[in-house]
Amino acid sequence: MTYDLWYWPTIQGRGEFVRLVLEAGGIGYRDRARDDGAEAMMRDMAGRGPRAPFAPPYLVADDVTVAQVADIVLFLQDRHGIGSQDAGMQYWLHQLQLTVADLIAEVHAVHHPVDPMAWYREQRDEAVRAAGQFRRKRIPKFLDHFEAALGAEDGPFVAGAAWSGVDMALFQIVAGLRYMFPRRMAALAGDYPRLAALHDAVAALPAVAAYLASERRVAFNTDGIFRHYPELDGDG
Ligand SMILES: N[C@@H](CCC(=O)N[C@@H](CS)C(=O)NCC(=O)O)C(=O)O
Repeated sequence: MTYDLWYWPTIQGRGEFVRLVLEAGGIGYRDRARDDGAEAMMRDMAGRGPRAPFAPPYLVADDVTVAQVADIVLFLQDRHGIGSQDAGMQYWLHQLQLTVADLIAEVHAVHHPVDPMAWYREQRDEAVRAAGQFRRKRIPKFLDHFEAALGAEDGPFVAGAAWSGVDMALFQIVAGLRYMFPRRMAALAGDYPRLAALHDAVAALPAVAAYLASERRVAFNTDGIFRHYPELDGDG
């Protein structure tokens, strides 16, 4: 079957964590809002009744609609035998996927520390303050955790030889943080050899390499979650 993925059409955003799993797994999908527009997505969500998603991204299969990135990834892993068949490992992968969701919420709060619905320029001073503590304390805390997770098995992936959704997410996090904080990530580069190797291993998967080279991979931009504002970056 072909899934319908619904997500804002002009950014990578949280949709990218789903898109990368679909692309890496060779799973057929239509990127509905890119085809039909954001208004079509709003109409589709509004028409889904009391079990409508709270927010995009969401994935529609014949029999089920799933929202929340971590839940969508879990659904795809189950349905398509992705990652590990070991229950303990599946819970570990899901735990990491939820930690990724925590990190992504913090990344967004760097440029929107006061009001997620207001413009960046209206909260720029607070964003500069938020970015300083995020660069100095939160990036190392999250990356230390993911680097340690990658050391538990003979890699290159978290579960060992087989990739899972969290590997796609860690690839996206490394790429996104390098775009958002080039100076800070350059200063930290030597501290995270496993994450750097994982980033390269994911990018080298043939299906991912083809996706990254395609027009379907929208470039990072300052409407997305990872945003590069020079005033928010720094060496420390
Ligand atoms: N925890 C949710 C967050 C979903 C979310 O915040 N989606 C954003 C776009 S990246 C959105 O459209 N939010 C609208 C809103 O919160 O009102 C997930 O991981 O899927």
